[in-house]
Amino acid sequence: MDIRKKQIAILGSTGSIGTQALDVIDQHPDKFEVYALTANNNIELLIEQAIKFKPEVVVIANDKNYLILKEALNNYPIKVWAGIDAISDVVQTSDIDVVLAAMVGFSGLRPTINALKAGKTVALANKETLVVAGEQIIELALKNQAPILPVDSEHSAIFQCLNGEDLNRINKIWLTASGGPFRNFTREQLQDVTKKQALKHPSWNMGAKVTIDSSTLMNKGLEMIEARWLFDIKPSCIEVVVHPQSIVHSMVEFEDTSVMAQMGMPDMRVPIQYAFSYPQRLKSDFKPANFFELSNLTFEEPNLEVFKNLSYAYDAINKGGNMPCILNAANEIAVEQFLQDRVSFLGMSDVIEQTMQRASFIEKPTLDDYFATDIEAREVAIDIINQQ
Ligand code: MN3
Repeated sequence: MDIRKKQIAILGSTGSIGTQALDVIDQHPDKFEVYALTANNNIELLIEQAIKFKPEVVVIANDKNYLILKEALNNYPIKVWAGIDAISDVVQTSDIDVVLAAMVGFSGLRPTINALKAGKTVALANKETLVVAGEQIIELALKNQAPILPVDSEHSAIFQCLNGEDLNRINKIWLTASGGPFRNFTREQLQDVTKKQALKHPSWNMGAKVTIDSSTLMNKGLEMIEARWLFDIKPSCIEVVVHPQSIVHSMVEFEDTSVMAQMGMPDMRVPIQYAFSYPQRLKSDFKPANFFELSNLTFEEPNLEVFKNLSYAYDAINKGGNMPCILNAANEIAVEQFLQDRVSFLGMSDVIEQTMQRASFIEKPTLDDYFATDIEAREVAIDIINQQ
C-alpha cells in the first residue's frame, strides 16, 4: 500500500491557480503535502501560506523581499530562498513528485524546463510554456519520461476525453471558449472599452493576465497552440467554439464522428485536483452540475474579424519557428500596457500584428533562441507603443 503523500511544489502559489491548488491540498491532507511554495512579490500571502502548510522551502522571486520573509518564518523549520534562479533550482529537489507550474507568462518557461529535466511530473497551468517552446518542451518531457498533465480546464477536458483512446484516430478537437465579456461586440463597440470592463469575466474567476487574454480571445489562441503540442494535432484540426455557459470544457471528435465532451461547473479546482490525483479521481465537495438548471447550453462560431488575436495565433503556429514566441511576447507587453492605460483595447491587436512583422524570424530556434526572441520582441512591442 502506498501511504506516502505526494510531495507538491507550487510555482506561483499566491496567484489564482496557486491559491486554488492549496485549497485542493487542504481538502486532501491524507494524499498531498506541500513541499515548496514560490511567489513573485506577494510576501504577505506567501508568509500566511507557509505558516499554514509548512513546506520544506519557500522561494520569493523578488529578492528585495527576502529579509522580511526570512524574519517572518524564523521560528519555523522552513528554508527561505530568494531570486528567480532559486525557483529553477528548487524544482529539481529529489523529494518532489509533482511540480505545479502556475506562474504567469514567459517566466514559467525556465523552471518548467528544469522540472522536466529532473524527470518530475509537471502539472502545467502555464500555457505560455507550450506556446513559446512547445516542440522542445514535449521532446524534453519524452526524453526524461516526465509526464505533463494539463491543468488548463480545456486541456484537462481533452485529456480526459482521450482516456483509453490511444489507438483511435481523432478528427478534430472542439476547444470551447466562453467568449469573454465582449462576446457580441462590434469593433466600433470595442473601441472604448476600459480595463475595468475587460477585467470582469462572466464565468471564470482568474488572474488579470488571463482575464484580459480571455476578453480579446488571445487566451483561446494561446490554448489552441497549447493543444497543438499537448495532443500532437494539426492546428487546422482544432476548432474554437464559443460556449458562453462554460459547462462543456472541450470536446474530441473521433473518426467515427462520435464526440466525447467533458463537462462540469466552471471551477478550476476540478482540473487542478485531477492533475494532482491522476489517474485516480478523488471525492470532493465541489458544486456538481445540475442539468435541470442548465437547459440552455449554446454554441457559436467566434468572429475572427472582430477578435483578430485569435487569427494571429493561427498565423503564428502555421508560420512556426519562433513566431508563437514573438506572438506571446508582444501579447504580454500589450496586456501589461493596456492595464496601464497606455494601449487601447483594439490597440493590443495592432501591437501584436506589427511585432510579428518586425521581430526577427528564426525558422529552427533552439531553446536559447527563445530567450533572445522574447527579449527582442518585447523591445519591438514597446517601441511600437512609444511611437503611437
Ligand atoms: Mn482555459
